[in-house]
Amino acid sequence: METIVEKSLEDIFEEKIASEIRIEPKDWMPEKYRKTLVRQISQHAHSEIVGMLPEGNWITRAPSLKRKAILLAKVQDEAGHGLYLYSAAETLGTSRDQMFEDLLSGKAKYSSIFNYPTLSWADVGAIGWLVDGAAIMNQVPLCRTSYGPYARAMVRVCKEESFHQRQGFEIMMTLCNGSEEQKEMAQEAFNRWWWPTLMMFGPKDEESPNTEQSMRWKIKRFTNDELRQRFVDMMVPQAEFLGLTVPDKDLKWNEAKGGYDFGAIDWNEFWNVVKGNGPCNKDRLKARNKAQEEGAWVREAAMAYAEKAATREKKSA
Ligand code: BYC
Repeated sequence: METIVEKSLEDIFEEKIASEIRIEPKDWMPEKYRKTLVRQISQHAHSEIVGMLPEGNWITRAPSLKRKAILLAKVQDEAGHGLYLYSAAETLGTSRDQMFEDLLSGKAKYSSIFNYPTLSWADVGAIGWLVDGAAIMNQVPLCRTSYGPYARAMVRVCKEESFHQRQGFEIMMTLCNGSEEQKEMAQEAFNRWWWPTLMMFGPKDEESPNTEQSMRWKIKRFTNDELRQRFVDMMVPQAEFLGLTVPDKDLKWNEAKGGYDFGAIDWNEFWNVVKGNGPCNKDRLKARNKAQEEGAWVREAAMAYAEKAATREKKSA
């Protein structure tokens, strides 16, 4: 006699994950899966929005009209990335207002990297080359993340990030082929951004509480350390091409592993920045809160217009 085995919602979910079928907003999902996605996607969105600040700092001082136009477009792209990501997080049942409130109150995290200052024009090159480079390394695998709306948002984000990285590399190349002072400026920026960029990938695997479960659910496709290693292996030849010295005396090619060994990361610095005590954490939150206050009239006007348009539509129907 044939027995019909009822599949639980959890079984269906697990089967989809195992067979690489995307989870969509209306599908059943474990509460913890939903929660970790909201956490990761909203933090990612906040990083894009706060990430506009360090580079935005140089828009008025870009060295030429062409550089200004390119930087302006890049910073606008970051705003767009934030918006796609907030939309993706909203499909999980969290409101944008709530996510924004959490950012503005300092409750939500955003990437540690954006709490460092941009002191020279070379920092704009270093951010594009290194920070966007790290973002691509981390985000290309997210195009295959198990949650549909996040994966689809990442496809477009990655296309734009690749362009951003090329523009950063091109700034660095121009400086490195320029005067002695320009080359020094590029090296100095590289020295300051290298280690914080390695920290972007998150704590080492044995100290990362979320990695194991996120890998099982295929939210993350690689661990923090795997991505960090790939990044170092990709960047060292690029630095050599530019004629820059990686600021790490322990950096050494390891033939057996087919990758570079590199020096110890200062995890105290990382956690200090994550906890809100980095060089610019307070300034970043202040700037976001100021923008929120100063934009209140725009939001009110947009809402009033939308309500009026809806009433007009109702009347004419
Ligand atoms: N900064 O268990 P873990 C961009 C937190 S935007 C601050 O490994 P997970 C760009 C982590 O959230 C760059 N916090 O966590 C924009 C967790 O705390 P909670 C952002 C960090 O989620 C504009 C705790 O530490 N990219 O590229 O498995 C211009 C333990 O960590 C950081 C993304 O957000 C950090 N660096 O892995 C240019 C990509 N690292 O949440 C460029 C998507 C860790 O438990 N996100 N923490 O309180 C991810 O891939 C993952 O969330 C992470 C962390 C790899 C970042």
